[in-house]
Amino acid sequence: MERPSGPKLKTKRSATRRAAIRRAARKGPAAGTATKRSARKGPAAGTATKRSARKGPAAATATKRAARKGAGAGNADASKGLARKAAGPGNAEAPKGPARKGTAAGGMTRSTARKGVEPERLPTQGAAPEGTARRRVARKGSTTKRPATERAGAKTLGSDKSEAKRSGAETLGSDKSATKRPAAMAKAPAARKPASRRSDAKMSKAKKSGRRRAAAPLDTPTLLSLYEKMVLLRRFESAAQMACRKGETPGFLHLYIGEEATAVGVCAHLRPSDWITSTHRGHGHALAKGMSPRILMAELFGKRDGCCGGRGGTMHLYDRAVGLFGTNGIVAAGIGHAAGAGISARIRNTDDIAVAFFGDGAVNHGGFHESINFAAIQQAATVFVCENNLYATATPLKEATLNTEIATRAAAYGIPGVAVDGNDVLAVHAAMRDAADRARRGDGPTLIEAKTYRTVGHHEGDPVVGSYRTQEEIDAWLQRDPIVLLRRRLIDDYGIATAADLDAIDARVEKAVEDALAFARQSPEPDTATLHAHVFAEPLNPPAALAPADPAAPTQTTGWLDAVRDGIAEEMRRDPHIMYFGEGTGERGGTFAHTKGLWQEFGPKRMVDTPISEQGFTAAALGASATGARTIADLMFADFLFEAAGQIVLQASKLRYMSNGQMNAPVVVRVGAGALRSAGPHHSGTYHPMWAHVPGLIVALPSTPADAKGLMKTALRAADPVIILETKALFASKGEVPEGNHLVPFGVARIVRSGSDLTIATAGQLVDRAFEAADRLAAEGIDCEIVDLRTIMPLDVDTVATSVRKTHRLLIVDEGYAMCGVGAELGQAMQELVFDELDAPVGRVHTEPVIHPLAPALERAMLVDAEKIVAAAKGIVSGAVPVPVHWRHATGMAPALPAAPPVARTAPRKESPQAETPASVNAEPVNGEPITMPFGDLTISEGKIVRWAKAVGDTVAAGELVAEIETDKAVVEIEAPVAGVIAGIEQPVGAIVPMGGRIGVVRPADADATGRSG
Ligand SMILES: Cc1ncc(C[n+]2csc(CCOP(=O)(O)OP(=O)(O)O)c2C)c(N)n1
Ligand SMILES: [Mg+2]
Repeated sequence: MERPSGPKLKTKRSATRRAAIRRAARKGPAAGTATKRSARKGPAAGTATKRSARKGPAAATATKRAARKGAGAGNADASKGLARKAAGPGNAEAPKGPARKGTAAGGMTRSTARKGVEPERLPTQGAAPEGTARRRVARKGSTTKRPATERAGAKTLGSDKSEAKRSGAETLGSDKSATKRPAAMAKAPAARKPASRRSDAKMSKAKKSGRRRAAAPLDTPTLLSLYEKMVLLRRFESAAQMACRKGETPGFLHLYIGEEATAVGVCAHLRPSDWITSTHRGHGHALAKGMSPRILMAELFGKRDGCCGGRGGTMHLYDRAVGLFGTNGIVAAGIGHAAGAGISARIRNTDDIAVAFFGDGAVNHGGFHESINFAAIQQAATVFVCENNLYATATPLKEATLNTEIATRAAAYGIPGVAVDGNDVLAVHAAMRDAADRARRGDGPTLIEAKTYRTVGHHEGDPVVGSYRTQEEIDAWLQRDPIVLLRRRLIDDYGIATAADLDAIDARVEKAVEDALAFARQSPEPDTATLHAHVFAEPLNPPAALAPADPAAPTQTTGWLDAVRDGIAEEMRRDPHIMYFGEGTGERGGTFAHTKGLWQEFGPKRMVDTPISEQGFTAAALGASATGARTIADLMFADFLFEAAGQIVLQASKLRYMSNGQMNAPVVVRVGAGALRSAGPHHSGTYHPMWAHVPGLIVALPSTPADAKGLMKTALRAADPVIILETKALFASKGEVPEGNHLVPFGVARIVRSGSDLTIATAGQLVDRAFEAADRLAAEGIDCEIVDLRTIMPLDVDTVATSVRKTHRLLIVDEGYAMCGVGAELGQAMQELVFDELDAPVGRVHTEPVIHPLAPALERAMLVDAEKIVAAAKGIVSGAVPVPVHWRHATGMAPALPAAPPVARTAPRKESPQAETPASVNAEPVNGEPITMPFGDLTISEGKIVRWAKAVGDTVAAGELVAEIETDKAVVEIEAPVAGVIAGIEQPVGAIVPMGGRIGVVRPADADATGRSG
């Protein structure tokens, strides 16, 4: 998923610049760095029988029957295998060269930036360089570029107070200039004014002198708690980062270092019953919302005691107990879930709210637009928090949009937009207070843009500087580290704590993080016996659907649409938390008149007319359904499901599993499906095999009004996402529908016609065609049994197998395409279950593999009809099994070529090692701390040592550069794991080192005789 990038630090392209930076930062010569020298780098017995079966139809039957008589039972058990003023000094331009000088003086190295700067090691404002102001003036003078929004012809909403007011966009924070920087978005905020620059020591002097202090905006416990939370986020992630480099955390790791103030400021206003949705960079959100560091760390380690039992990991964290709906591996995907959770709060009559965290990268994604628009129009109790850290992976915001003032986009949706200094926890806190109050009052959503910065690479293993930003920019932002800013305020500005007080908090947090690490390390691996748990609810069917139907129940002749509508109405009366989202399904009663009367009975809050935003309202339906309000998402045509495919396949279907069973998405997706009188290429598909392919989705394809109603009612009580494909061609059909509480279970096929010569397994509108064919075949002496599958997932292979045991022949008739379709799946299932019962190969008839054409003659030729079924059935019985047109049979696709000669197999490619010690390196215990090639980028497995910066006997500081390793993607800087003396260099320049491999040893400064540090 991620951008392919180097394991860490620097790209090859920026070698010269890197060298210069290093020279400046380290005040030493840059040694000859990277020139590119890429270091790139069964049952055999059945076979004979089947072979004879293939030879000829008649022979096949005879052979198979003989085989059945003989070995028979062999496969019997096979089936079991189953903007008030933007914060701070924040956003004006950054100091350049001098800032770095100051940085160096303050002891920062690039590795500090990489690890996330620890508060006490950060340069103080006092260390800010002379000349910062001069630089700023010079820059200001030279900034003649007009803001992007102006260039675009739009109002620069955030940069003009009055304009901002008109538009509803405001800026919040302590520095009015903070958001006036469209042309300088990639620049860090300037350092604070010299007057307030003081070290902790200087401040305590000021304290003694009795200088007047600023009034604290919040009470002391709140301020200290904000500080403690931010330190927790920082320390936790620094520990996770080290664990990742050692190979202890499998998978990717995106760190939030530098952005802590946003999560902490926002979550301070939330209670456990409020929900948040998060991103790939979500550890901070999880901790700020209250997740225990222990279960979070264990999850990052992929362990059993993790919050998701090791099923989710860093980008898929869930904790229902604290209201963490989930971090998310898909950009923008969680925004709609929070919209839905906010709508759900309303329908459940609570004043709970939901918050969506997302990055600047999400704001150009349809999910952002669709979800915020829908939430706004629904007055959802949701707050949208954009963490604008200026980059989406390596893409600067200013290259992704002409309007880089994200808060101003709120105006497009008619909601308030607030820009705030995301590194100033108090500014974030203030902005969120208003937004949360507004949402709780029922006044609808707010968009908060928190301007912030990550001081680490995009993911662990990614260069901190990279090819897209400068060390200077990073250093400037480091000077506005959110923890340092708050620390200084608490001590100096408000005088509510001493450095010692805060150090004590730091120490307490450190202990908690160490405890979390120990907990994660000792937690066992997940039990592989649980692999299949949590795909679906167990049992999959709601109890009411499994109650035996009363065969004597009176029935009523009812049309399809009325039957389903009645079922929905019955369930909505039963459960006041059921909502219905759809385009035109409100007062107007739906495109097919299929929701007629529901709006009138249940009102607009439950029968929600949506904008044309399939992705947005499906995401919201999921979010609402996962938080206590079950929702039907009506997408009108099956073809339109693809507009919401990400939400269905990547979110709804996976939610239960990723969350280890904590969460579920019982959303019902309803569509009209299938071909009907030249509806054409975009309105005729069923696509059911695609959805059935996805673990976690239930797919229903009913064939009668009774089943359509019964399956809908079951779906509205089930615990998993259900797609109900209602065949449009059947909308006008009528049938007997049982009165009373009629539910149809999932995964239970029904034999709808009894016969002895051939089983026809089918579903949806083709059940009727199969009946037609069976009548004709009966006239020719072929007695067909018809199985109506009813649901495609679960697929009731047992009922089909039972029928095949009786008829010994099977024809599968399906409206989907043959390729990877129902025929292939069911045919293979029969081979697994009843191979010895088959007297002929399984046949299949499918819709021809072309796009639904308009012309009736072409459409007729494409679709399955009774005639095609009859021909196929006769073929099976006579031994000429039908073979569907399939692209493998197509002619004219490519010129006939001579068979290609076999290709010599190259050596298998090496997989990136997991955390085991690579076989090729020294695994002997060492007298000291090993220097290793860090784990990180998942696509890299090894690198070549291009430089040793230290020699045996040299003294090193912790985190100091000791060597450089060049991989396929970047030059990786290897750091000293501890302070001490280089005790050994085990791999020379030129050696190829696998990830995790040991290349040398540091004897720690505080080592005992064994070389281990105390
Ligand atoms: C839909 C989607 N497209 C692309 C990606 C790959 N990807 C992962 S993170 C990321 C950048 C996101 O940037 P932003 O939203 O600004 O968040 P940040 O990483 O800056 O916190 C990208 C492109 C993805 N995960 N999902
Ligand atoms: Mg970003």
